[in-house]
Amino acid sequence: MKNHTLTEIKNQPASWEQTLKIVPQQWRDIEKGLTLSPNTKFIFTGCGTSFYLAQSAARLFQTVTGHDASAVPASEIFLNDMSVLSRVAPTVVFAISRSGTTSEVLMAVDHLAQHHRAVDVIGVTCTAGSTLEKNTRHHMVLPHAAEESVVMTQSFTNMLLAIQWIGAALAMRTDLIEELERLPELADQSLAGAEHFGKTYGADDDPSFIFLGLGAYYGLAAEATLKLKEMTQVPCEYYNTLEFRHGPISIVRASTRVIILADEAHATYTQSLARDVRAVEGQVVCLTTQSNSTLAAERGVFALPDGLSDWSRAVLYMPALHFLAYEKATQLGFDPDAPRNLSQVVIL
Ligand code: F1P
Repeated sequence: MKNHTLTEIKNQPASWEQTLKIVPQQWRDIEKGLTLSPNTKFIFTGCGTSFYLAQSAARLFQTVTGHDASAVPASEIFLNDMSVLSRVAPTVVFAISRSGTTSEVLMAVDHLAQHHRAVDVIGVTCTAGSTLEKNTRHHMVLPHAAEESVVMTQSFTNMLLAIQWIGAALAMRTDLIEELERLPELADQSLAGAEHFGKTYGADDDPSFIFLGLGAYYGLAAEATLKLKEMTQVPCEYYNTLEFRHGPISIVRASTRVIILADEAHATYTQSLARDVRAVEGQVVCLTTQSNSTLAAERGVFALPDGLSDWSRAVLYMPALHFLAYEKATQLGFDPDAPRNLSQVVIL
């Protein structure tokens, strides 16, 4: 086994540091070519992991900048453009793709160039010289976050971090930029704990997993599910945390492990949901901060470092969830580097 996946999971602190070094200059160059107004709308798009990234990015971006932001799968841009694009607001589309060669992303970019010329498109990719880079006037390229693996781990967190940095810069939130700059060190310090989390919760026989998250963490929960599915084929699903009671809770059994990506702001809601899941015999694991007093006393808590806002902490949830998928795959005898039925890029 070459173990590219494990290497890339562990490379996140170092690669985040690199991203934070190169993004400011790249953004300054891009920004010069854009005419932004208070009513500019931002659309984030991609496929698979890059779509889930788009979902988190849109929520984080709107929260910090106040600009309308939404996320759509790349195919929707050329299949259903009139239900996706605004008729009135000037629009910027972030087209996200690790490879920069996924067909739907390139087709979306072409469609915008041909039919919606006023829309500015910014390509976000980890592959220098890719078609996405060539076909977009503006692009953000993070080659140090490229991967040998099929499954995306560090590319997800690095591209999300880059977009967060842009949001914070646009909003002139130096406090948040300072928080983002602390992430590499905090991730480094918590990496061993994240690996231990993966070993603990990925190494037993639970047949099914559910991931829950609110707001921007919903996209992270989706991505955690995709990682587990790609690497292990284990049954797993994701929901908005408070939506879970509205039907999905029916499938909870003693063997169901419900992993909640818990923020600090809504801890009481999370706690009450956790108790309801336990009341129907489900196992609950919360990922939250050490000082989250409402949840810290609960059973099954994985403590993330303190001292960051919920907004800035987002990518810090991911290494533990990457390790979980990796450990589960190893336990089941799968090669995490070679997921079933998948290749790095989908070409239509
Ligand atoms: C997107 C993607 C991956 C997925 C699979 C196929 O790739 O859907 O998320 O794991 O390998 O491609 P990209 O457009 O970000 O390169």
